[in-house]
Parts: sequence; C-alpha cells; structure tokens
Amino acid sequence: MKLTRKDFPADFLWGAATSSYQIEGHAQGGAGLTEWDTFAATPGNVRNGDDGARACDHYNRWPEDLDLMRDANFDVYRFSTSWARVMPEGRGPVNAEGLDFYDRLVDGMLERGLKPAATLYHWELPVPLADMGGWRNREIANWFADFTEVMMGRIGDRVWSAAPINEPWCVGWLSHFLGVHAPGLRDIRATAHAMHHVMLGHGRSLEVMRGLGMKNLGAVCNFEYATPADASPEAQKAATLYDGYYNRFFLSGLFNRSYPADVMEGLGPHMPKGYEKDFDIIGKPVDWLGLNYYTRKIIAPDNGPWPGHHEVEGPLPKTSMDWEIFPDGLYSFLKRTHDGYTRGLPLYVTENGMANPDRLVNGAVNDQGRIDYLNAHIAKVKQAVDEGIPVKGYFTWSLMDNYEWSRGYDQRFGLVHVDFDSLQRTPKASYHAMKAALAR
Ligand code: IFM
Repeated sequence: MKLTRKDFPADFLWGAATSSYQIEGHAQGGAGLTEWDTFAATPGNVRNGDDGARACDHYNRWPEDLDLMRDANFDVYRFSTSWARVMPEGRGPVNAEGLDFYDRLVDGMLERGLKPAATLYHWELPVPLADMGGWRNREIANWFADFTEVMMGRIGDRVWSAAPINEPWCVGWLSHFLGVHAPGLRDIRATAHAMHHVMLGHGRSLEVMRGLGMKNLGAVCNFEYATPADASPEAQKAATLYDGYYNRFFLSGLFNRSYPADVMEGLGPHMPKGYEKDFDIIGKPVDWLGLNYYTRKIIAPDNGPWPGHHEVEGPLPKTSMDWEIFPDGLYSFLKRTHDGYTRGLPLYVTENGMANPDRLVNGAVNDQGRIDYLNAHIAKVKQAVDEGIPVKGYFTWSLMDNYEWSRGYDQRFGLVHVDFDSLQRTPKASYHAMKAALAR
C-alpha cells in the first residue's frame, strides 16, 4: 500500500466490514425467512437464483474469520445483526440461539482485541413483516425499536459503536423505486413511504439505544457522486436531483430536520400524512456519521416521468460491477458532509472497496486492481484528514467474498477469497498488503 498506519493520526481506526445475510448462512440456527429468501426464490431477481442460505457459513466459521481480522492488524470489525435470526417472526418470540450467536461473536471480537462496530439492520427483513407492508408500514419503526431493545439489551454493553440501519437509500429507493433489491417494487408511493419510515426507524432505534445508556451511536448512509452528462442546464438539473434523492435526502433528514425541496417536488404528493411531525425523532443527535462510497454516475435528462433522467455510461475504468472508479468523489463527500451538515462530528468511511474478477491460481489471488483502488481512495481520505476534516476511520468492504445481493456470488468484494464450494478462505494479495500497511 502507498500509505500506512503511520501516515494517519495515531487514533485513526482501520477496519473491515461484512453483513449478516451476506456471510452467515441464514438457513442455520433457527433464523426466520427474510424477504431476501423469497425475493431470490422468484425467477429473474437474483443471478442464478442465489440466496444466503449457506453463504460463507460464518455462523460456524466465525472464529476463523475473526482470526483473519485480527491477523490483518485491523482495529475494528463492522458487522451486522440479523433481525430475522433474533426474532424470526419480526415481533414477539425471540430465538435464543440467535442472540447467543451474536453474544459469542462480540466476545470473540473483544478476546482478539477488535472493537465491535454493530449495525442493527443490513436488510434481513423478516417475511411476516414484509407481509404487513415492510418499510411501507409506519408501524415498522416501532417493530424495529423493539428489535433494537432485544438485540442491544444483550450485546449493547460490549459494542464499541452502533448504527441502526445500513444505507437507507438502498432500503428506500433501490428496493421500492428501482426494484433491484427486495421487495423489488417500482412504485413511487411505496418509495416515499419507505424512504420516510426508514428514517423514522433510525430515530426510534436511536432513542432505544440512548435509553439503554449506549454511547458512540451513529448513522451509515451510502453516497454516489452525480456528474451531468453534458454542460446543459437540463443535465445539471438532472444530476442535482439525482444527488438530492440519493445523498441529500438522508443528510438533510438527519441533520436539517427536513427533506430537500427539489426531491419533495416529486415525492411530496406521495409522502405519508403528517410526516413533518417526525423530524424531532429522525433528527435526534448522532455521535458520528458513516459514509459508504464506491462510485459515481453520469446523469442525462429525459422526458420520462419524475425524476425525468437516466444514467449513461461513463468513460472511466470500471470495477466488475461496472462501477466507474472515481476516488475524487470520496473526498468530495467527506468535505461536503463536514462543511454542510455534520460540522465537526466525527466521520468514518464505513465502506469502500471494489468487486474484481479475482481468480485463485496456485493458492494465491493477485488482486492488484483492488490494491490500486484502495490506494487511490485512502489517499483521498488522507487529503481530507490533512485539511482538518475529522475523518476518524476507514473500513474496507469487505473482509471476504460474500453474497452480493441481486448479483449473487458472482461479484467478489473480499480481501479474502472464499471458495463457495469448499468454503475455504484464502487471503488475497490485498489482504497481505493491508496487513503490512496496518502493522503497529
Ligand atoms: O455488498 C454491499 C453491501 O451490502 C452494502 N454496501 C455496498 C456493498 C457492495 O455493493
């Protein structure tokens, strides 16, 4: 790696991230069905119809995976807890085996000197809740608060940090407007409701965790840079609106207690009645903000219904997800977020990384492309730190190859290669490079 631990302040934290459904093996341990199980079982939604039933079998192999974290000299492990594993019906009865699993996992991190950074929800919506409308139903904020109480009642005394929901844009827009993620809807009213209820759920969960006396609570949003397709005012307006519903909607809800006017031009008529009264809950102070960043999009206007634009292919080198590699976007979001919204609050890059066409050859994976990607993005983090922006840590997505949602097991994001037949883990060149860079 071009930069090492020594190039950053002594208290800067390094980590890697995963999520429960993507690695655990959800068919085990008494977990309930999630909406991803039924979404994947429906032809055309997920490549090969892949699901998370076995995934990386982290449910059994977690000691080996935590050893990999420790041996790479990471400080923090960002993991998530599955709602459906702990409360298979989403409400009511608790699966003791599920709670025990996360209890052991957190103790396993502490025994290895890793700080546990928990995310409560990374998309394992229990199907009984999906049947009741999922994120379209306002009641979900209270159901999620109850899950928070159960989950954090058990591990909240030992986690280093906690955030309620990973990437609200994915829960709201990607899943209800674009239909790419479960439940696969393409409906503006469903979107407006889900976008708001996910924010309300965040706020209610935060209230519960504060009530439990927990500290170091944050929010984790994903950000995508929007570049206009040409110099016309129409293209500029289109890119600004894309930025609005992708990035500003959530920042503004959390830190300004309102939603952006340009986004409300489209979503406003479809919002839940009286949504404005919820901002006191949504805007409860957080201790930090996590930014997940991967790419940018080129946006061109069209004459279709609101938002009246579409993506066009960009000229930059791409990852195997076909995502352009645009490190400047990461710096730009750190600066914009700090200057315009968080104003001094600690920031973390809670996800950054790339899918690469990795191949295991003679027991090794030479993923130089990933090393280059990480180098370029970590340099942008350093630029922000050097300018006094309070970025306090950086997490690679992901520790290991895993279930990449509608792309199934086809896309490899890990520092560690996983053979999805034998489940053998093999650290890639990027893992060895990070380990060397993070030596203490
Ligand atoms: O795999 C996902 C993760 O679940 C959320 N953030 C983006 C990653 C890569 O697509």
